[in-house]
Amino acid sequence: MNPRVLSPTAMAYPFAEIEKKHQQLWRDDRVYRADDPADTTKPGFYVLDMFPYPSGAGLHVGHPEGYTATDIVSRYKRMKGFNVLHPMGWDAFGLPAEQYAIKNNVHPHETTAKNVQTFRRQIEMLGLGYDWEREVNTTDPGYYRWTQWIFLQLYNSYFDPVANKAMPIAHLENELFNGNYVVAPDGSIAENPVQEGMEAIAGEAHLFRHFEKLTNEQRRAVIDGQRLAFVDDVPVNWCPALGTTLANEEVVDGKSEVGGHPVERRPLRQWMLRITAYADRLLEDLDGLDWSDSLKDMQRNWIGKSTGATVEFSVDGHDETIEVYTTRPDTLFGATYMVLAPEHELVARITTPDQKAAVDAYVAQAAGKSDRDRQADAKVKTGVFTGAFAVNPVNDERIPVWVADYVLTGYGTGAIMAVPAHDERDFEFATKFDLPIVRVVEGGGGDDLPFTGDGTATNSGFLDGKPMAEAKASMIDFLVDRGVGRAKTNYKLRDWLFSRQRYWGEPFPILIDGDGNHHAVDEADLPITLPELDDFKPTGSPEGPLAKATDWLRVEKDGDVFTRETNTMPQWAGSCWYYLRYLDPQNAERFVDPEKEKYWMPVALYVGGVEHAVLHLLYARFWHKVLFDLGHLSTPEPFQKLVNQGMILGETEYSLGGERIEPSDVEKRGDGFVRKSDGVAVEAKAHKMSKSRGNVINPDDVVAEYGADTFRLYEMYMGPLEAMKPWNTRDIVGMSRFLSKVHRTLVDIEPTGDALPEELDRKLNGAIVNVGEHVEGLRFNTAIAELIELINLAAREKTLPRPFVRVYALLLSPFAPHLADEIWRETLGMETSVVLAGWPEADESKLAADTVELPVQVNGKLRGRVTVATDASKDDTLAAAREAVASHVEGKTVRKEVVVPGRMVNFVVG
Ligand code: ANZ
Repeated sequence: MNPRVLSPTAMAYPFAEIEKKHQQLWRDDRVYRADDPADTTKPGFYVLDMFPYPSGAGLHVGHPEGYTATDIVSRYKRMKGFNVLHPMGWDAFGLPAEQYAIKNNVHPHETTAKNVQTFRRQIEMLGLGYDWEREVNTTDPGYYRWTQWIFLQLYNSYFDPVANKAMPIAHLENELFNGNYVVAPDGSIAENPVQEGMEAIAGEAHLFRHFEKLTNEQRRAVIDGQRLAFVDDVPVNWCPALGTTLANEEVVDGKSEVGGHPVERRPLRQWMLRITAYADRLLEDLDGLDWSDSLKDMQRNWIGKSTGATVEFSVDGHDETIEVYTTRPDTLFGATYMVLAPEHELVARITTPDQKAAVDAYVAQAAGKSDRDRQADAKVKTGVFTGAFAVNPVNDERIPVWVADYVLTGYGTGAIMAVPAHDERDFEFATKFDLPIVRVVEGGGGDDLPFTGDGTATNSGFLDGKPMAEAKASMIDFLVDRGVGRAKTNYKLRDWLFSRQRYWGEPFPILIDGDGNHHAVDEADLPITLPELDDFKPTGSPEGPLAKATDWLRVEKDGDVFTRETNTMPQWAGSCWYYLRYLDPQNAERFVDPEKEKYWMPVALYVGGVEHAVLHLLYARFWHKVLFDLGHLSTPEPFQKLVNQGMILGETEYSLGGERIEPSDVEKRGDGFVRKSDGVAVEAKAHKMSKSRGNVINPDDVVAEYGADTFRLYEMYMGPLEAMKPWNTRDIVGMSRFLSKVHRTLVDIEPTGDALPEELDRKLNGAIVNVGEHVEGLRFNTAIAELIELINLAAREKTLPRPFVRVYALLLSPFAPHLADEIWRETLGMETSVVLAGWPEADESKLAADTVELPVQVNGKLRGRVTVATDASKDDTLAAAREAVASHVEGKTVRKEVVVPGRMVNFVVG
């Protein structure tokens, strides 16, 4: 029976049965296994998804968007002859599982295992071709053993300022002992200035200290202070209710993002990772990456490199100086007041008695705000005068010193010279508090202030008339001459606060002795497993819940007693290197075998949400560079090409005067929408999917109703991968119809013969080329459009020859793998899955036939014929047509040119 004789409105094809069958066959035949490099001669191609946090809610429709995209690329590349690696795993440490554990007294192991099961079931249900033999879970001791090992690499190395890379800490000790390096006045290390070629700073040599002259304790402090993983007292966001510190990103409006509890600033002993040492390399290496400009810019802004100067202002009547950092030293003559951050150490010392009460009160209230809130609140400027005055070093003018929270303590020096004429923030502040505003840069063609653009110095003594760049340089020379300033590069990037006071994270492989000194755990003793606890609640003190595991805590070694570090690592730790573990997930000797790493890396395509543009992607790049520097990896960057999928919004909602209107009562008119009944314009808006809005789409429901292939195609057909787009149930129906048509046309039929009708043959060969190119360019929607067009053409034929059925199944297989395999095995009788087949070759000679002959009319009369490419532009078609009828238009004015693509050309002449 040929089902194509059935009515075109026949029910959807039996997708549930088909999908289940092929998923089982794929599992049985392990078709998605990537070969280890030793077992293949094929080139490797590594396609990676940002692995999910397995939440209790299961997959949302945003997950399959990225996963389907990488799945299509993986399938296509495999067909093109690559050994493709497409793995999946679980980023399973983190706060939600811990909070759930506290509330319901269920061990996070259990919730995590359950959630992983749900995620995995859903992912398999979608027919996503992952190599599950490489599944990783960041909470497995066999995995986090290596996270701890990498931490030890960081702990046991430092950033060498001369080599510009991480090196073993033992090397530093050597260099210090033999006097090549000395300890600089600020505690950093430097080349010995009295060595050859460094006369310039040799005058300051007495400030540098020689290592061998230090006590053991001082030496330890110097060394520990240079490690890439080090301990520091830092002001952190402390959340008493959660009993933990939070990253800035986890604090919203002074409250914890999870739970909405108040957060306060307080100094705590914390593990830090020295990512700032890599700021320049993290910046420079962006250039060679195939990432979008907007993503690169987000990283650049986060690193926030700026060049300027530090300037010292003396405080009138005190021995103190205020050092500021400015990007505009050329505006120094316009500095009319100064501002200290509320936390600045000079505040207490220079505030006058009559201002003390006001300043103290201000400082106290500022302590309750996070940096982020301060920036957000900065619109309304607040501040208090300290009563003190500073002296501007260029003109000896006394200028008032204020305290204000728009100056942040962690940036620059935590103090600024304010130039209200040329800085927005200073301008607002000066206007509000009636402080003088002096213009010192001309330009912009008007008197409007603040003027923040490039211009020429004025009112600025020796700088007058100089353009900005020159004025900056002259001012820096002047400051250096007087010994009151120097050129300075600044970064917004901060060292990475790496400890959390939580249970559900990786324990640190660190022991602390009776004197409070740290010792790395022996590699052979890894992993340090999380102790079992019955009570996961934070202790409310900085020790964190692990302090309750008293047996675990105490370690005796060679007669000495140590305590374990009770902090745990932040959730970002496991995701910093998971892409490496996939390459060699069972290796018990190393985190990854070097041969495997060399073969697979770097990742050829990485797809994930833009919410990871800075943190995850910077942290992972940082770890990667450290491991590269230490000789453990072969590439300086992990992710060569990276694409952010756009967010999928809820279904468009319509409203009129605040009232919701049913989509069925609305129609499109022009660019907008109107109510059908009366044509009144209605507002259309798509919102983020959220439980509270009730617009969340569950992939399980969609797959149950339409099948996984339809779901996959629909998500890819919604629009460009990177675009934000609303869900639209009507369009799913369209996709479902398309696949039903494919099923009707190509399954349960007898292919006949080998010869294809000419047009279909041409289209088919064109599609081989186009679909391939579209997949390479990640234009999945256009590729699908091509497949739809092709099946529409084919459905018109009474019978279809085998080559067509074969090629169509191959082209369809990256997108709708179940249905493609059904055609492959059932219609074509193939023994092995279409997954393992090769991409078809286009017949070049048939492609060349992609031209069309058009009649050319002049004033409605046929005057000639012309042959052009079917995709010829209008201009090309007209040029060719004009030539074909040259004798009829010569000497006449062409009043109108009409091109009906693929049909005819007409010239109206007079
Ligand atoms: C004087 C000046 C004049 C400035 C002018 C700007 C324009 P970026 O580019 O982001 O590095 N600043 C310095 N430290 C600060 C802090 N801790 N909190 C808030 N603002 C701070 O910004 C550097 C500029 O931001 C510096 O240059 C300083 O203001 C301000 F026409 O100094 B400027």
